[in-house]
Amino acid sequence: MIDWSKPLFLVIGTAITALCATAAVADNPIVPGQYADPEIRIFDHRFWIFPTYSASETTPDQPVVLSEQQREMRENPDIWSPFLKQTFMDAFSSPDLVNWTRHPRVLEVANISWAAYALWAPSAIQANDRYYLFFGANDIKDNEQLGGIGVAVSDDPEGPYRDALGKPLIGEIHNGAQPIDQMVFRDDDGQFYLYYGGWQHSNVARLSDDLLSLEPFDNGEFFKEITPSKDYVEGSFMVKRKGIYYLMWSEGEWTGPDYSVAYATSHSPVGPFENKGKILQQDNKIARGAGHHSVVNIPDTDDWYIVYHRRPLHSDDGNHRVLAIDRMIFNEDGTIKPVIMTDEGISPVTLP
Ligand code: FUB
Repeated sequence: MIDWSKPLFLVIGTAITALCATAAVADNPIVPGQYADPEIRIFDHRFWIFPTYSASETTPDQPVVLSEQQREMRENPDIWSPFLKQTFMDAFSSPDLVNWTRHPRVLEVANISWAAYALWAPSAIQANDRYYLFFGANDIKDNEQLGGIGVAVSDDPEGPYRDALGKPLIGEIHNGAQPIDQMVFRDDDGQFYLYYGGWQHSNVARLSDDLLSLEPFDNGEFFKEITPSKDYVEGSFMVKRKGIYYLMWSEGEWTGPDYSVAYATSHSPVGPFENKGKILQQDNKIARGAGHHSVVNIPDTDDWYIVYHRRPLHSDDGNHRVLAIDRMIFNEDGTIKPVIMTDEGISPVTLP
């Protein structure tokens, strides 16, 4: 509040200080527009967020070039119309977690012959001198339908990413898990894993060194179910801290208010995992439907940030999801404190 009883130079000084303080935080939501399922990474001393484009019924149609096969795939009356608009992905990059630049259409169905809609939940990684973007497409409901989890590659983090296989990497339902919500994780020994799964089942698979195929586990199987809780729904995310593997996921219905995030821990990347409970959920003063998150650790520190989507209080449109970032803090015993959602966001972070 400005105190006009003070001398003018003091009033102006106070106003400038307040303005600077406002500009120096992330300000949730961190970017304009409807986006969901954000995955945050650090590439070449810059933060990157890869989200789903969360079009809703009222979003104008975007120009999209489709093949005849893709048009046929869209001719199913059961497809929820917003999903037909989710045909591309934007990315965002930042030097400090506060100032974000949009990189439009890093991946589009025009570059994926077998994908036609519901392009969801990207997961990116830098390896083998290039960038890989894992994505879900077509929201498949059975093994007859074409779609599932694919992988695209690019020489640059901002794309353009092009389908690497010409077909899904995982195109069927295994252990009851819908092939969506993939997350690629590199362990300290260099082994890549893919965590994924909707419909209340979570699987882990081993990836080959070129990240373009799956390798069997020692027992010969390609998919290991690791569902950590009866409340698991989707959105698996893996992070390792001090030798402990933290499997995180979303619970609740993503179109509703009680979407949330929980986690479990293990000494192995493939479990078994001990459920530790929820860390992020709706706050009636800030936002509802908070979930499908990712986390980032600032190198050489124990500072952690959680990036997630949430629904503004005034909206009950399932696809009205916006991106937010807040602190994620570990207790001394390695458990995670409940995340406090804010409107203010965080202060800028300098990367080493
Ligand atoms: O954004 C589409 C779907 O909504 C994701 O796959 C789920 O995790 C949920 O966030």
